[in-house]
Amino acid sequence: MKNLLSLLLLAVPFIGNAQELKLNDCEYFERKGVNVLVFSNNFNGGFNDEKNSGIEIIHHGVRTVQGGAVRLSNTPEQWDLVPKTVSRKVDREKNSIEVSMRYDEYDFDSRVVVTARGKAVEISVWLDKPVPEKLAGEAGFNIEFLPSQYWLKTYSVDGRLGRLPRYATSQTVTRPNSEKPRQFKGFKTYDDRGTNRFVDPLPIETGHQLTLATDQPERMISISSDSELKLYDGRMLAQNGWFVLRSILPKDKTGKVLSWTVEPYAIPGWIREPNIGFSQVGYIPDQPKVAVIELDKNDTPQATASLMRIKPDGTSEQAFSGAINSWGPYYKYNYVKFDFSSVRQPGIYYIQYGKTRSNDFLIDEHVYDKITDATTDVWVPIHMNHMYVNEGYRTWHGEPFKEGYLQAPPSDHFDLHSQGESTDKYKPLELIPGLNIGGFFDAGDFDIETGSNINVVQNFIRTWELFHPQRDETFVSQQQRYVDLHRPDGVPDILQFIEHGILNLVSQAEQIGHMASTLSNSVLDNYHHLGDAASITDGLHYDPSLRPYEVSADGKRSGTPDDMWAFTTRNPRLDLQAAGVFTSAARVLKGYNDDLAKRAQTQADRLRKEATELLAKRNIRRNAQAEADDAWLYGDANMVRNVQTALDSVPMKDNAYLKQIRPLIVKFAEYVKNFDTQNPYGVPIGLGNWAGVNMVLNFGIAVNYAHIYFPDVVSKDEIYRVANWLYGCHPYHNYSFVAVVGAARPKQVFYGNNRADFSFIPGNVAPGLLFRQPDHFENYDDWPFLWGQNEGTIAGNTQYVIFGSSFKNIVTK
Ligand SMILES: [Ca+2]
Ligand SMILES: [Ca+2]
Ligand SMILES: [Ca+2]
Repeated sequence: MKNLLSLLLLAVPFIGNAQELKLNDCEYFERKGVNVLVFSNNFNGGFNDEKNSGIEIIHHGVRTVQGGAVRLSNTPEQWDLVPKTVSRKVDREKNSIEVSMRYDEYDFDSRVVVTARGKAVEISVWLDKPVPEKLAGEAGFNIEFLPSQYWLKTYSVDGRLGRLPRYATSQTVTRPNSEKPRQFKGFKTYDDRGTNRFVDPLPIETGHQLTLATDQPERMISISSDSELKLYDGRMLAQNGWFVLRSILPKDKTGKVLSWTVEPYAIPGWIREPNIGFSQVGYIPDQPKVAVIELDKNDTPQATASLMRIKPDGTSEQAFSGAINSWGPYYKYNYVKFDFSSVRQPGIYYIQYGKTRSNDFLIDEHVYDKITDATTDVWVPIHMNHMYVNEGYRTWHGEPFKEGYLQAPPSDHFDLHSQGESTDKYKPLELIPGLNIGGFFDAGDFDIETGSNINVVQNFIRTWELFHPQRDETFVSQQQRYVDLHRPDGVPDILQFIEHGILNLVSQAEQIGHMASTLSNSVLDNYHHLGDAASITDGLHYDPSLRPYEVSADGKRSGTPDDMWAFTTRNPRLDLQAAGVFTSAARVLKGYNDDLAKRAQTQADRLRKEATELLAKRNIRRNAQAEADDAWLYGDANMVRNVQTALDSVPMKDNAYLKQIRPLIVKFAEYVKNFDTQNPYGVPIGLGNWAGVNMVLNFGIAVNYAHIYFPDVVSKDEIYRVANWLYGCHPYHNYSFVAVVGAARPKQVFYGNNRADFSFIPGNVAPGLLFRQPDHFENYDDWPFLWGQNEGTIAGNTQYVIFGSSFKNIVTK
């Protein structure tokens, strides 16, 4: 292998020793093309291993390595234990970072020290006390490689050659459950089918010197150690697993127990290709058109860029040439802008910036006409729960959860759910009748989050009352429990979506007496389900008198505890929210489904009364309704929410009210403009572990509404900010975050329930750019499994429907 490596090194220009890894001001190791981060991002307690933490490597702009830490299994899954970071020390003199980590569950402490050594880093593990008996032979140092960047690449281990597989097909063994390190809160990610054994992958290769991607300089990386290195395929256990390299920590040893030398190859003089951000859906002729170009900090900006027009014969001509204006640095990159607003002639165009050419896009009056169609016609109906959903020749899913929902016993559950001490009306594990109707899957998972479902119905009601979209492309039969896409049935789809949401919410109120917090999976081993939702549970009532996997003689009950649970701890604020949506739904459904409208109104009145009393009893003087009414009086911090609340009331109020809220809208207009100085893209950008699309959409909806009611205060030009961001004008890449109709280049993978197929559900909206500390924005388009950047939620996607509907309404005026 050494020969191969040196051949490659000789084949490219040699730059000299100046390019050594150095600790930079952001506290990570850096050289051109290589960033080595050491616990800039810690493991998360709420979801455990999110594949975003520990030692990470950003290799020629792509974060291809993460998870570097002491771990307790060969290929850790999301719900396996993660170490807590106890301390992190940066030593500039020694050019090193030391992290102390701890597993409380095993009273196990370790330290990892990463030291720059020329172009490589040394990673060493130190122990003050030996590995605990229980973990001897299980605890090891692991590091993980992004499959989509390493599959089909060659590797070499001690001179033996191979190629990493596109699909997981290595080998496994089974071991007794008693040998499995504890998982999240004692739950199990796997269904062992009564064998009492868990699956453990075997290594693909073992050795002392490994080089990955010998055939691709951007990805090539070498690791050597005196300890045995084992290479695993984490996808053997879980589709979201990564390639794992690990060394087992030795037994009975203390001090420096392990050392690896890791050298990511860097292309000499590498400079990242400019990322030309623009709207992949295109532009209407009279809107502002400004591309934001993201540049490597070592790149020299061009003086000008061109807008090229494709002629009918396929050749192109320059339509416009204009100056490049500097915006300046924002986190790790530098930003410039190219304004081609003066080009109004409809046509097919591309941007030429230096040697970088964008893909083609349209300037045309009609580019935005269909931006919500995929979301309303495809994404939303596919997420209708308790229905069979068909599309042409394809079944998206059968009817899920036919056996209904059991009362959750008191529990501290996964997915942030819990059930309090008491269970009110039903005994733990008693069947609550009537809940398996209506409602929408939460997101990439299949639970009904009551709060989100309330938002969904609210979003649809707002869209309906303001714009009355008559679009009918979906057949919905509650009687047949059947949905057929692209089959009109004479009823506007939005009304049917409102009805479907209310059916579940009203049933909760009727059956339980108040709202459940969520209807969700009882066992972790079916929570991560990927496939037909109808097969998450067996459709048979759980009967604990039967053995697991046993079915009763009448075929109606089984001993498999897979039935879903209703988490019912009463939350009067949620009840008040539900009461609000029931009142609006009663108004909308009247004349379409009078019976449901009446049921909704009955529950609204009861819940409002009871919840208000409960809140008063709990000494909370202000109820949520009062809070909402005067929320806009508060300061700047809740600006967007306050503006939206004020604007939502406009249809019910008079001119005096418009006058009253005008100063708020004037302040809001300044607030909107101020984003131009905060970042190059002019929208709020989130830095949390769920990227910021919901915040961006809220901002966009508020801007749209403000323009609709106060066009002289918030001008039409402002409404394009969020559209630009969503459709491609953002950091990292320039793909549309929305799998939308009209986009030339939408994202190709999303974290939908078909993510194992590296696919998407049309109309989905990705959370967008995930911020990784200290300075990296990311949105993978070849790896769907990080929900913080690629999942779409039912609340977020219906928010997008309002955004898109109000946006189209303004544009087409
Ligand atoms: Ca969920
Ligand atoms: Ca319909
Ligand atoms: Ca069942």
